[in-house]
Amino acid sequence: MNLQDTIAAISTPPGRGGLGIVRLSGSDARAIAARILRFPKQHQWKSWTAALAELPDAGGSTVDQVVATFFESPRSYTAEDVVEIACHGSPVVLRFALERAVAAGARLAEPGEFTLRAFLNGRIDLPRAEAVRDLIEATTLYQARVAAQQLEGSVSRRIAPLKEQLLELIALLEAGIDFAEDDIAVAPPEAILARLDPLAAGVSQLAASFAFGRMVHSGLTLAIVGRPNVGKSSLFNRLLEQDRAIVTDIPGTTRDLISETASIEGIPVRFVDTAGIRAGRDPVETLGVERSFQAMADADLTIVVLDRSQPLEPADHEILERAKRQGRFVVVGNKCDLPCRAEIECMAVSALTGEGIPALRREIAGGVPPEAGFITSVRHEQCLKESLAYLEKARLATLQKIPHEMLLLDLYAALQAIDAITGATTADDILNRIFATFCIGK
Ligand SMILES: Nc1nc2c(ncn2[C@@H]2O[C@H](COP(=O)(O)OP(=O)(O)O)[C@@H](O)[C@H]2O)c(=O)[nH]1
Ligand SMILES: [Mg+2]
Repeated sequence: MNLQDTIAAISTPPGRGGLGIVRLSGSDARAIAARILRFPKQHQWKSWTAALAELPDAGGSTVDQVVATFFESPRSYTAEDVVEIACHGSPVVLRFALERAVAAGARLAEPGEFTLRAFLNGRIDLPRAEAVRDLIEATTLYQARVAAQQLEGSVSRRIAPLKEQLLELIALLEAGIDFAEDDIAVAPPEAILARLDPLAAGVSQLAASFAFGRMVHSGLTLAIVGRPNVGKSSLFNRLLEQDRAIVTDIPGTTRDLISETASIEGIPVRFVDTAGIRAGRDPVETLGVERSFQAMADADLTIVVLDRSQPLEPADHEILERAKRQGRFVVVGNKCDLPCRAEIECMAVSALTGEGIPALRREIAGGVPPEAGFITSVRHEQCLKESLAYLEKARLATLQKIPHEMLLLDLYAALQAIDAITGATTADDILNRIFATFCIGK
């Protein structure tokens, strides 16, 4: 991929619409646009300004009237010269405009290349580049809001203080080694641990926040299970706010899996209603029950529905046991509009009246977001975990009084892992810090 090329792509989704945009980026963006467009009079490119133009074919007849907006480097998305040509949103016209741009010297952009260029040109760091992708892929407003915060640098801001602490520790140890003869005391193990432990705790906390962030990013699959007639389908309909599954007082009504996606507190949740779990009365019901077990095994979260208006049955306990073995689950006592006859700790709800449903929604959405913020990228989680592993190695090395040269290797590896999230540290960063904090002055 040659990054000197001027690239072109259709930046709007495929299909018809009011408008469609062809975007050009690179040093020739202006020249290429000038070659394929016809302006009413001699055109003066002015940054952040739109101009009306015609898009003619090779014979000179107009194919579309367009608006060309110019963004001069570095104040553009990619930090290069960018021209956005807003055409009418016909796939034929857009493809034609793109072909003309390529014939006039542009290269077709690779997927993500505009954002890649923004990153390589130093306009955004990696988490911001990733946030652009998340923002585009958001299916709920909450996801979009989280991505927008990351686009403003929320991940980088959270990582900065951790990196700062790590650099200080590295500087402390480096100074003890490099300037040993200048009477700079070698840091004792307690002093090292006093810095290392809070740092590791911070990295660990941020890595753990992915449990919540993963849900925000990818949503979750939720299986609703329980005995026949406890109200699974009623609850399913209530949570979806639509009459999707058939509800009757005949046990064994739902025989196959039914799934539907809805946003719960901004998190996309795929709900799966299942057949009531009991010994099947016929082959179809038996197959349905097998699918219920499968849905439970595949789900990120299981809602075990009990009928609170009746004493629990052995089957209820069996289902609870199974849920416990399989991961995150919530026990819901349905029919709380009726007198309670079940002795068990559970979230009381009524699918009939809607009582307790808001609390259940909050529970499904994983409660309140972690206060210190959260990460939503599995890549960031992996980098943080890797960094943490090295910090733990460094901790052991400190306890075993291993020479600081060795300890530093672990710390540098921990730093490298953190740096992989945002961008690289140079040796200068560390040197500057040593000299700034220790005032060697010799
Ligand atoms: N009183 C009361 N009845 C309910 C409630 N939820 C469901 N039901 C009734 O219980 C019966 C079985 O409901 P259904 O949703 O089909 O249960 P499923 O077999 O677990 O899917 C139906 O007659 C529902 O109207 C509730 O919260 N309160
Ligand atoms: Mg049902």
